[in-house]
Amino acid sequence: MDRNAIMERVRAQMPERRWAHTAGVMETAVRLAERYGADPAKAELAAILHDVAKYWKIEDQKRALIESGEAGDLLEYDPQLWHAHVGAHVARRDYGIEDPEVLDAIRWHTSGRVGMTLLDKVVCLADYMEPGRDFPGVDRIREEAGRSLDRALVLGFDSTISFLLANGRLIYPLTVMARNDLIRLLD
Ligand code: DGI
Ligand code: FE
Ligand code: FE
Ligand code: FE
Repeated sequence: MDRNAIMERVRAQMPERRWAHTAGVMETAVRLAERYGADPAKAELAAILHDVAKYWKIEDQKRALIESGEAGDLLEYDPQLWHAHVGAHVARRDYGIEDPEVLDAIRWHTSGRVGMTLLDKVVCLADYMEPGRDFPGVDRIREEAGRSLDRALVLGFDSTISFLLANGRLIYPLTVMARNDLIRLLD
């Protein structure tokens, strides 16, 4: 399937506003890839597919997550986390994406992970700061993104963790570990 066919099929799976978000992530991911030396084509492909499963029914996401054999401890945490893993599974199964770097960038775009690759970071940060995003602190993340990929991503995870804390929600431990891992990389 070529790039345009993938885009059309992904677009058909989501409301128009989520497609606008996806287009914003594509553009931002390409720009960050160019700035930080990741592969722009891989960044764009991961961006196109990153939220492909976001609007699936939760039961369908759960089934696909179990089918993938990689559910791990995710089923014990917020179902909002699931679409990333389901997206990687679907990208391979239904879109024929085989590149493990692209699949990993999709898989880890929400939670983050310890030892994030450059491509993981680019896609995850693009998801936080694409032009359509508007949450407290997003402008600081955009500013920092021009200087340090790692620092900008720490600010992103901090905003998610703060939001979860303020709302009394569960925090997926891997997000905290991803954030700590990035802090250790800062000079
Ligand atoms: O899919 P998007 O809306 O573009 O963004 P995303 O994939 O980063 O999803 C983030 C959502 O997941 C956000 O609403 C917060 C929720 N969430 C729930 N628990 C956690 C979590 N996100 C992270 N990173 N860690 C959690 O523990
Ligand atoms: Fe997402
Ligand atoms: Fe995110
Ligand atoms: Fe997204």
